[in-house]
Amino acid sequence: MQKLFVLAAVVLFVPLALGVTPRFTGPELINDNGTPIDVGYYGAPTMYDWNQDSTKDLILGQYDSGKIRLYLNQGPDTAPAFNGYTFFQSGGVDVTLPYG
Ligand SMILES: [Ca+2]
Repeated sequence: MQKLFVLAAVVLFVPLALGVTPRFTGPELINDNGTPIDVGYYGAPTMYDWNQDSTKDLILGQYDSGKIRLYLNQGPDTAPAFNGYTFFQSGGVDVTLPYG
């Protein structure tokens, strides 16, 4: 917690001390083929190059079912583009983690 406070103080006050006004933008939704991705409550996203093609893919846990979605990135890392997802599977069965 103390480290987080120090980091926040540095991020906020160093630019002010240098005469730079920090600018923040609002959150951005990540789209899947033009539609915002929605997994309900407590989505757990991470980016990882799953298929080893040198672009980071979106791996997204979803609270409601405990399943894990894989969105393969079809764009560059600077402008990721997704077109559908598959669920992680093992032995032909969707992997399900404890949830709830
Ligand atoms: Ca990839």
